[in-house]
Amino acid sequence: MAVERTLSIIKPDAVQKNAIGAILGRFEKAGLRIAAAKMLHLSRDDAGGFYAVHQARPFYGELCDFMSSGPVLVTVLEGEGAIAKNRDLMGATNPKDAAAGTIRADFADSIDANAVHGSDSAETAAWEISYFFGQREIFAH
Ligand code: IDP
Repeated sequence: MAVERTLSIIKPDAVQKNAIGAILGRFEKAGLRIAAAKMLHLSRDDAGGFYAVHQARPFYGELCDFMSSGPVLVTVLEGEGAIAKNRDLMGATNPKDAAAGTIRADFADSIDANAVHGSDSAETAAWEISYFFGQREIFAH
């Protein structure tokens, strides 16, 4: 399997719960490496630009409010099959549907405050990584 990079965000609810270390530990235990990391408090415009693909969805406004409600930890995860592996670790979007042992089952409260974001394809990953990081901020292992 090819080595990939994917963008992960530990969302404001999980940062508030003091769960950054626990979540990063899950990535590392699963064989993913943290190739880049920064803590940010997104502006509403930052959040809106990042989620522009969801602009027409009814939850877009709430999503932008939530993502700019407190600090987040943005990381680039690197490893074999990193995009799908991260999605598996995250679990379903709605924590009620998330499999036991996934990050969302263990840390998320609701479909909007759902602990983590992860890129869903190679194209999305490339765009999302470039939204937050320059090449000199990402460290290959
Ligand atoms: P994903 O984060 O599992 O990839 P997406 O469908 O890409 O899910 O949605 C992006 C984010 O928008 C979700 O993580 C969640 O925070 C929020 N979201 C999605 N659907 C709903 C909804 O029906 N109500 C409120 N928020 C939603």
